[in-house]
Amino acid sequence: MTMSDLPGTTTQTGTPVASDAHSLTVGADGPTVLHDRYLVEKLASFNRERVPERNPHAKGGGAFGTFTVTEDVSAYTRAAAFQPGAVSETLLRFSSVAGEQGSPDTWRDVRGFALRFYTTEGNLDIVGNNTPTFFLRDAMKFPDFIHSQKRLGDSGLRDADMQWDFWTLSPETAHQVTYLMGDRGLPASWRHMNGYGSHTYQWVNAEGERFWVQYHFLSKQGVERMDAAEAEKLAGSDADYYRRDLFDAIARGDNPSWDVFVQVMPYEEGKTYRFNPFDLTKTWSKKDYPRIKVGTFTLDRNPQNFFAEIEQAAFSPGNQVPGTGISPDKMLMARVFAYSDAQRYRIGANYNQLPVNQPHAAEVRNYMHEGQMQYRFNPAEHRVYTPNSYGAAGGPAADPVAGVEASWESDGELIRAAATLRVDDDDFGQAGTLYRTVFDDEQRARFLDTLTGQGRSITIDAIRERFFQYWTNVDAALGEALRSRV
Ligand code: HDE
Repeated sequence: MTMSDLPGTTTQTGTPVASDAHSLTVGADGPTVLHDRYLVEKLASFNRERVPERNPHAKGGGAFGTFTVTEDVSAYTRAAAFQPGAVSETLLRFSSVAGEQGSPDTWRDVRGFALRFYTTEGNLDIVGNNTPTFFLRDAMKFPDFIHSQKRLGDSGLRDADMQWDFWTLSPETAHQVTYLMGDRGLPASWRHMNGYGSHTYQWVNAEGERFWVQYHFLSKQGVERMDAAEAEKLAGSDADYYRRDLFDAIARGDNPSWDVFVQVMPYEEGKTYRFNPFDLTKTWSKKDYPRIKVGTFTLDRNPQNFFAEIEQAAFSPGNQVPGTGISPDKMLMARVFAYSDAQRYRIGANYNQLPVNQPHAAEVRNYMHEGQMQYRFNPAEHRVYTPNSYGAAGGPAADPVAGVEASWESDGELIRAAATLRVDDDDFGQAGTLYRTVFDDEQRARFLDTLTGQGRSITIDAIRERFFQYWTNVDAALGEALRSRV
């Protein structure tokens, strides 16, 4: 094929261009002229290629797929996407939390697991992690927590003293830090890890009965870890190891899939359960609320364009559908504000009009309009206001039945305080259970090695002493072993 057989290059407005190699100059050796529109356009476009990266969860990758409901959970939810046999397109973005966009995939970290169902009733986003809990239970501490995991103000360096200063002064972090320092902190690949909604959400059935639910996405590839030495080598030799693994697997047709389960708690039991079911640092015992299978999703389509489809994907826990909703989890309620706020900043006011963020199986009908780079617009006959006296031609009307939201009762004075403790609530109990009964001997041994390394990286005695106390609170023998080894 010769150059002349290729389609012609154009400017951003479709005009054929003469060269992608030579600026327009006076004679071959003279000055470049300012009116070289294509040169200016190309350089200006280059300067504007970056949008602010996610803070946190900057580094990641993702793919599209399909979710199929294989069981009948209609007793618990009326959501169309969870009815028997329902099929929805999905998007799943994996990520690490603390590292910036260029950071190595295989640094020890929690992994993001942001799952979107493009349902017939609008987009449903369950934006979770590969852990069933989180470090905090009140959003007010989130910016400080992320700051402590990133970089010092003066040197711009990451710092173990800073990380452990925050963690040991925030005992509610113990359960999640136990997950982080265990095998889940280094998955073999994104395909070999589970995902969790982490928060308690709400389901509402066709009769209006409400249930609290926890989402579990269990890898059908199994859950496998990566050895710390291997992770360290890959951090140097292939910073994009996880992203490459996912892309190559789907490219060769080795499509990863996850089974979807929910734990279901009847609404009234939420008031008396032995743990606060709205405390994100806690799990619900699977003995108390066994996992109920819903269906399976498979990722089978790589993005065509990473920036357009993955970098600009805008998930939000606020994206719920009729029959699902959020719960009075202080972290979850704050996320409903924070995600769209972050996306308006990162991408722009009309970020939901981008193809990857538009619902694929539901119509968008409302009176919101204009703003930067508006792309979609209403039919000409629609009014720009409601109420209006033009009936269907004038535009849509809200529907109290279709648009119902999840709800719960609440009353009391406005107050800033920790949540009321339930009978089994404390900061270290579930972390100790995880360490003693869920970890096996090998996992405990690796966990002790990892924590020993962490302890040795702390340079301030007072913080190291709190480190020993923190782990002694999780398990006395563990604390003792750490004190002697470090
Ligand atoms: Fe996030 N989080 N988060 N987070 N988070 C973001 O969204 C935030 C939290 C999680 O692949 C941001 O567009 C606040 C818990 C994932 O696009 C931001 C709080 C959990 C992703 C944000 C939390 C998560 C994000 C960064 C405390 C697990 C990547 C820019 C209330 C249950 C999603 C953006 C993707 C991304 C805010 C806590 C998981 C800034 C304020 C808890 C997987 O909006």
